[in-house]
Amino acid sequence: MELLAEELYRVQALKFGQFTLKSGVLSPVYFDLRVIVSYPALLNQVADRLYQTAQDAGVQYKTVCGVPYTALPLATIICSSHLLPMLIRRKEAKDYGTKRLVEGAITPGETCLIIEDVVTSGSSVLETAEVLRREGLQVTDAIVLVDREQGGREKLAENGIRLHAICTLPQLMDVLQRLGKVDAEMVEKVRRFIADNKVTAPVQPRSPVLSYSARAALPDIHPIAKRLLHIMEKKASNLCVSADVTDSAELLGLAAELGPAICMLKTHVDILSDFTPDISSRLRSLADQHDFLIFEDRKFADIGNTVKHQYEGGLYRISSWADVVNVHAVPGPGVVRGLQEAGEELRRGCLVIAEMSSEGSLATGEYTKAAVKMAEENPKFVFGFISGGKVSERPQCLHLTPGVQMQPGGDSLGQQYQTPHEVIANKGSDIIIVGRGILSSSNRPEAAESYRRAGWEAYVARTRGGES
Ligand code: 5BU
Repeated sequence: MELLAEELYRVQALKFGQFTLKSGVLSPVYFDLRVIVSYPALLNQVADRLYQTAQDAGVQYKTVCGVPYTALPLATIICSSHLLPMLIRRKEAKDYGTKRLVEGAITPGETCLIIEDVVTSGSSVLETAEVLRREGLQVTDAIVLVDREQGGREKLAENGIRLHAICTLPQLMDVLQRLGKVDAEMVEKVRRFIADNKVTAPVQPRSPVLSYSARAALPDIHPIAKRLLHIMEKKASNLCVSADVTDSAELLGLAAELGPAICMLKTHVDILSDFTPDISSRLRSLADQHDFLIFEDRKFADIGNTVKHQYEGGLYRISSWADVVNVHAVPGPGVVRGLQEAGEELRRGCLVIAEMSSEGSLATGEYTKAAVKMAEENPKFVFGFISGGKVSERPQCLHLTPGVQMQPGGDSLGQQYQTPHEVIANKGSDIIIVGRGILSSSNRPEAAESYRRAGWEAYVARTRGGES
């Protein structure tokens, strides 16, 4: 520890004086770990200590990601020395450009360890963790060189991340005082600075976890959301089956067979090879009989005037039988307004696609934020999202997540799967949408029942605060 402290001091990775921090606060101490790339022996030593800290704490992980940029070379050395796969978080990627936000081979469900140089409030570790989590990775631990003890540990813990530090700022000060590098006055100054500058309030307070029935009773809840939440609670089901079949008899058979286990049936009516208007009215009767909603996954994406025609008219007359439809945000709010003109009086509801489950989706970052805004500004018709997890803190908004199977993974055409537990308990979504996970089973009712149970257990774990 002494050697490391002395070296950091010698290369001026840590300085004393008066420094204006990013926040505008004046600090008597300043870390600039970027310089250590010019001192390879020190760089190796820091990397080695970081790795050892993870080992000593018994942290389990499959991949490693350094918070850009200072921790990138440190993560590289750790991964190279111990033959661990690394991931790189791109900081500069255009949010909705074609560049990926994380480089490297991602296996959803795997745990990624975060490496950072200095933690103050914890926000930079959290930012990287959120990007990794959006990719389906688990983040449970972060290893840092210095914990400034200004509230970062607590903030990370609130977000399910344990912080392990090689040393804290007060420990570092003690060592430097013993070595005669700083005097007692400076040690006291730093101590006081830490005490006065704790980041106590979390930057984004988490909203309380409300039950489905408590949310159904909220003022301003959309009538469709209310009905759906009641059905979910009554049937103990947050399962939506994606009935991706091409034969109408099979579709109706599925609705009858799986109806009791589901809160919603999702259709792609335009893949049916033998659609007749009679099919939609029979589907409607089955939905009423078994108490589930029908969601036509039409993904409207044109100007308001056109989508209104597509919704009401054509061969399918979707608005006459589907309780719920969805829209892409790409045309702007007119797409919602067009559908609303036809759907509101029929008491229908709409979901905005904020994220997609497919690999390389462009619906990320700023696009997702704009989609959330579009939804929140149209609460009379829009009641929620298609997304990989919770994207809005409004408890009136429901989150529905496709790309769900019992095992994480994907298909050969870019679909990516997360588990029911990950989606509901960890990512805060409300409904799992499952297609082939159930359809390709030889016993569909049994498979549906196991997804219903997994989704519900994850919800119960979440409301009990059992995040993992
Ligand atoms: P799967 O068989 O569980 O992979 O089917 C998923 C269904 O959800 C399928 O009907 C897709 O069209 C739909 N889906 C999706 O997978 N991902 C998305 O982002 C959206 C819809 Br939006």
